[in-house]
Amino acid sequence: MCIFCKVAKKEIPAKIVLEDDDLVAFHDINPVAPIHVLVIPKQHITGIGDVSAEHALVLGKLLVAARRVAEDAGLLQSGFRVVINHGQHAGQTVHHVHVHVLGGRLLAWPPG
Ligand code: D5M
Repeated sequence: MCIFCKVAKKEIPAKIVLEDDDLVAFHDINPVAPIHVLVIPKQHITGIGDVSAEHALVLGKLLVAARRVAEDAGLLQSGFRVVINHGQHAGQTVHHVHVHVLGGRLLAWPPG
């Protein structure tokens, strides 16, 4: 089973910060910013390049949850970034769609 499906099913530990029927948010195991949280759907979706209209509701919920994570982390005023990597050139390593919520420092643009 995919590693994020295991996180969603609590089969492997994660530092969960938010959860509802559709999604889980938890701290990234390899943070690249002071705040680095991943928001995933409980439903297995391989990547943002694999979605269609039927996924619109859950994808919207992921973004609303990302905003909530940022608010709870105190990032609304200072700012934060949400990132979804897809495929090799974006550096996607886990093939279960996930929204990175990054903040707590000045984030460079464009990304490397
Ligand atoms: O990002 C995948 C991210 O997932 C990467 O930042 C590490 C993180 N990761 C991998 N396994 C775990 C577990 N078990 N807990 C928490 N975080 C994890 P990508 O966009 O695919 O490059």
